[in-house]
Amino acid sequence: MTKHFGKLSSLILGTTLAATVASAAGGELQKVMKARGLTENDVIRAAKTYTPTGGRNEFIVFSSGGQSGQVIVYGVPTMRILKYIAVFTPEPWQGYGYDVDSLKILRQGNIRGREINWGDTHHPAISEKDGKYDGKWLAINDKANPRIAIIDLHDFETKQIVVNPVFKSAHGGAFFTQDSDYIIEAAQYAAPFDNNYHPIEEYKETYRGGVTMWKFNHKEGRIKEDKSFTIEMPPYMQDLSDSGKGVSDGWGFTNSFNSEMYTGGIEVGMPPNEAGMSRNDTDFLHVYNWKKLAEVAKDKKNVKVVNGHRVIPMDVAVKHDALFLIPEPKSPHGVDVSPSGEYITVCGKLDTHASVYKWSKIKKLIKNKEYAGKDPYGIPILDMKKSLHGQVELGLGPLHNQYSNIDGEIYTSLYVDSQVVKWNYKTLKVLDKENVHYNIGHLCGMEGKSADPQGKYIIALNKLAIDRFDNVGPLHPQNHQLIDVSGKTMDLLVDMPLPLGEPHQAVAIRAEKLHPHVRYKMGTNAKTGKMHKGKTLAGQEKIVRTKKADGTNKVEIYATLVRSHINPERVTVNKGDEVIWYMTNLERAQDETHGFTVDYFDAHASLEPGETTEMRFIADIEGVFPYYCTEFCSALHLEMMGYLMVKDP
Ligand code: CUK
Ligand code: CUA
Repeated sequence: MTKHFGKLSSLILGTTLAATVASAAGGELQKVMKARGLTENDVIRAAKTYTPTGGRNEFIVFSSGGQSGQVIVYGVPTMRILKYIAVFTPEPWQGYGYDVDSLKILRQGNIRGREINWGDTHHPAISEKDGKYDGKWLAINDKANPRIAIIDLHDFETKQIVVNPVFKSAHGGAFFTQDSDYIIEAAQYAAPFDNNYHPIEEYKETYRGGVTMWKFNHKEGRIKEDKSFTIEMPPYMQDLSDSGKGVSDGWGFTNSFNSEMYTGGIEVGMPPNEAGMSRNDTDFLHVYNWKKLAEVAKDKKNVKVVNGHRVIPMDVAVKHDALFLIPEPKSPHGVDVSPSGEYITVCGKLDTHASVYKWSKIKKLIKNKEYAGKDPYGIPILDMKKSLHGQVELGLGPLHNQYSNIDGEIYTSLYVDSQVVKWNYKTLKVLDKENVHYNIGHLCGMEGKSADPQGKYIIALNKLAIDRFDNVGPLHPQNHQLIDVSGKTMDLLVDMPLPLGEPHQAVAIRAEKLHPHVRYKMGTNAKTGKMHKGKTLAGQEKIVRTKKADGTNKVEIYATLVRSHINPERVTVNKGDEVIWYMTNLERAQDETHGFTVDYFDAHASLEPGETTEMRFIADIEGVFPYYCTEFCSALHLEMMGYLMVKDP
């Protein structure tokens, strides 16, 4: 009802506005609208997102890039893509994985000696102070190869990748605690913590779930692996997590599915996973006091060390009153802590309701040791009803939640209904619904999971685009839809195709909170932030040859690049020589990037102003190989070249 009213009033407003603009523009607008078949509402929506040349966005969004292993950066309200950040996958434009220093970062993600060249990114998170986004660091998980990467928001470059030493997959991360002391990463598919074979028949004994608390040094922007620890949990498949904040600071919340501990329909007559894992009525919300457990982990007696990593066994966590379970709707997906930390909303895909838990109620049950029972692993179970503030029927397939700037207001995605629903988690009343196209997964509010949500917009991250865009073949882009939520009812403004993997979650931050550099201090190694050992200033260019035991040379080239000259312009080596090319971009001007490649050698570097990079290869084929700048940097860009001469000695 209210929806109809809202649309009507905006239609009236739209007609008035269009009429005013149209008369001022001498009917030009009417002509365009007619030619393109636009309604007045379309024109208003366009005006809400259109940004003239040079204009800026109010919010910057960091979206996971799914199977691309990257992060996608775009602006709101323009919905224009600004950058792809290379994280788990080599990316030639940025030289990521092609120059020595970025390859070192990528190879931090090797697992058991194996090089991994992709990632399945799901959940980006922005570092926080007091639960508010501070714009300094971005963390993102890789579900397939359980890893977390840290991106520096001063230059939008990946600076660190850490491998989870005990998980075999991880979905429930990355989530910063409210002062960025830790990053939460929960496992997904239960598996043995060690790297050995354990038969599936021993699932209940040797397979485990868990939550890793990655210690984060906020000043340095690095995870400290030796100060991190994992809380062992039962082999219920852990899923999404959230960190407590405000009144619930110090606690973590993690969903799970498969409380049945079902292990697949191998034998004839056994139900397949999707049936076997859905027999119970409820799964478990895991509630843990990570702050206390961080202290517990300091005592060697309390931990067992697996693959060099500290694990707190379940019974130790239970003994310290730091691990509890609460039944939650079957097959949950999102668990989202409210801005104040008091309300915890869980949505289960197989339940049409959202369940709102109340922290003060949970805390009371914990304090009074009022348990409803214990699970097979001895973990106390808190009564669901006594923990709940209430439940509200939202629709089919509720998944994820984001908060609004209005107290009590929350937005939830409905996967099956393909809708966003606005409701109030305090009064438990549904306020509005908006159709999206189609099959929404996460949704992204403006700072919508922080302690200070900004309202204004919600983005629907849709799994399917179907017929929304021009047909580009059977593999479609995904569809991010911008919804105006500033009014009483929601209004879908615009679609944006995202043709880079499946973006699972996105986080948005006020653009003014980001302060990226436009250049580096001359000679910086962009990966470490320190001076590069190959730093070369104008006039210092040189070639240094060192004889090796096998008769070949190590040839170190200290080169500079500046419009429109690569110095030196000629490098002659013997076949078999090791070539080490240090390059410094001497530019100080904004956006004067130079690229560098040597034909045939699968080498590429991107040099931002002031940056020094290192490239290494063996000159194993004879011939004449042009090298050149790959960015059209100046009128004499094509002349910015030289020759690598490789002769057979
Ligand atoms: S997500 Cu990872 S399965 Cu709903 Cu957080 Cu897409
Ligand atoms: Cu430098 Cu083109």
